[in-house]
Amino acid sequence: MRTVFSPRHASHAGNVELNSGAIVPAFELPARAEIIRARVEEVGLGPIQPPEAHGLETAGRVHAPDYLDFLPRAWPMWAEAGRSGTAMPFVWPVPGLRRDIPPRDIDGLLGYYSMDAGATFVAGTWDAVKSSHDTALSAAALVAGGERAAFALCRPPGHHAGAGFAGGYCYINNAAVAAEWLIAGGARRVSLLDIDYHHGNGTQQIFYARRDAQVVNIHADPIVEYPYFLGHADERGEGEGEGFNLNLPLPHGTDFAAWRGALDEGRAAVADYAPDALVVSLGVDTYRGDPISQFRLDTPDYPAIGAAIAELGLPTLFVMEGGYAVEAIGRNAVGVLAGFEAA
Ligand code: OKP
Ligand code: ZN
Repeated sequence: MRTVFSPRHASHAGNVELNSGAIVPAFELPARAEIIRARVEEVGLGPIQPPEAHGLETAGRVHAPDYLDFLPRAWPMWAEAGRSGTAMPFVWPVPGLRRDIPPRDIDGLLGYYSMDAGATFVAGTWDAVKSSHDTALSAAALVAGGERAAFALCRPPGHHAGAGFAGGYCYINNAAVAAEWLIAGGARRVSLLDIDYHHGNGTQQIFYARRDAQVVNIHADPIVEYPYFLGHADERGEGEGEGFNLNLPLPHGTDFAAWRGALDEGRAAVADYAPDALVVSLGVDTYRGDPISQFRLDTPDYPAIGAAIAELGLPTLFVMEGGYAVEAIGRNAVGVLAGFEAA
């Protein structure tokens, strides 16, 4: 399987985040992508190639145009206000406050276009976000061109980013843009299977009223876990999209036997839907050693996940999402891909 990777991810670096009441170095850091890239080479998964530049037209069909316009302007506005360090919001337009008059000030705009304080900006953030978007589309093109599978080694991740907001380390929803591009290119139906530990709230929102994209999420129950406000089992889609969203929330402490049961349920739903292509949001923060997560999967489980996904027999695009146990992220993420290849 080919890997698409851009060294430009590394310009998104040095960010801090709020964690349990303290400002700490962001868990989502450049070494994550570098270690995965090194592991792809080490196991000989296949060639690694840089992305081609893509315009933002497809992104503009899954995100609001004003939101996409804001992303490259966030850091320049922050710097223009005389700030340095990490740009992050501190106020949000929750229900009861007004969204109809967008603020003109950077602090207001950061909140207006965010779900949390976790999608922060430094000088190189936009370039990395754009390279991550290009990576997803370039890998999607490999699958559309007839490859059995491709790996988009995206960083930053995307699945928390909604139509009009960033959050949870995510800015452009890479998996959603790739799925939209596959549909525009002739796929009648695309399934998105999100196996990151956290619910992919952005992906769910983007496709919630559509029947040409099925969204299946296996994740920690939002009653006890981030993102808290979406991802419950009763969310099944709306309008013509009703029945095409499936959430499989699992409790803290879930081990591979139980997780694997949810995967089998998700795979059955995908098989029933009979898509032309599959986009996997690949997070490995389900790992027992993950510093911000509470599932108990272990390194040998990841190839089994890849093999199970391969059994669907679909053209498959893997899009990298989360995973914060940096020393294990290469073995775990590439384990899924090698397991897929071996099946
Ligand atoms: C992104 B992806 C730690 C609190 C949790 C948000 C987690 C975002 C995960 N400071 N912060 O789904 O892996
Ligand atoms: Zn996650």
